[in-house]
Amino acid sequence: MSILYRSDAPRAAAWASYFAEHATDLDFRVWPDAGNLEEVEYLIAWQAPAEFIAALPNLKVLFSSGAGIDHVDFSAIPEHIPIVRMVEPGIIDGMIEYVSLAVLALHRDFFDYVSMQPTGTWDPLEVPPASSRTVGVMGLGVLGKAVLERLATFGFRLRGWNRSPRQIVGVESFAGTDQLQQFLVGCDILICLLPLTEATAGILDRKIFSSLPKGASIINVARGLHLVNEDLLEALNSGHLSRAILDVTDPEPMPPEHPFWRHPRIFVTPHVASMTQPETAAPILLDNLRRHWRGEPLIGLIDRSRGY
Ligand code: OXD
Repeated sequence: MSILYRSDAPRAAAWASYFAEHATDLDFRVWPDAGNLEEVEYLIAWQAPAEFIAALPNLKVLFSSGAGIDHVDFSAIPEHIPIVRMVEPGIIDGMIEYVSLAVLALHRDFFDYVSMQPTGTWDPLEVPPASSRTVGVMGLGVLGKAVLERLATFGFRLRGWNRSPRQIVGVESFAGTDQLQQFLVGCDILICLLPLTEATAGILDRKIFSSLPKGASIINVARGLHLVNEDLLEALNSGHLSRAILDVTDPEPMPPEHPFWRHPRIFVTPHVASMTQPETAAPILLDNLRRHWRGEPLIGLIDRSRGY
């Protein structure tokens, strides 16, 4: 049985060594050393271009090496091939770290102190309790839920919004377009963790921003295409929004002349909020392979009709 890894090259060795140790019956190949492509039954990949998929006539499952799946053109993958996204503890922990850091940096005014330092300004700002701030998460999937559960430990008031209703203990939940407005009006810090679909592209726009309370901040850790760039600039420049922390942008990478780089109220990181960790992802993938062999449901299986 052959599995081909065609993703992040620097981490290929860690994947290969896990499989060499724990699945000796499996022929684990690393691109470009792929051997006879007709023998490949499983593919771990980030990009899956149509012409490459067409060269794998015996492919049984496509495993995305990342959590998102919006980069995969479903129409290029034959219907009988399940597409599985990566749901693994390393990605979840990375997202929890990044979002906690971003929320706390906003809550504790770190960016104000960063801007005071060059002028040697000593200006202590008020320190409000976490319980006086409401943090809202759009997208209550595995990542959204994990982030909210960790934020709860700091004492923030929490809200969540999702396409379909989801209940999380300690979180005031809202669902669907009907309740979006109601959700937004209470969010001091808004976090986007939505999947990117036709319905969610451009969702972070001026309508959403104007529904947030004055002085609110946003954190986008989902996809750059969720955000309407000009609307963010307008909302920040008018003083309605206070700050934006963006780990994802459109385009990526951002060219040096992009206005976000120099905006005093935007903080950008280069799509690093969380990454698949081979040490934790490989066991999950192997478990999924075994599920497939036994005919059991796969964890992280994509619903093509929903788009995630
Ligand atoms: C992912 C990502 O989807 O890195 O895994 O954005």
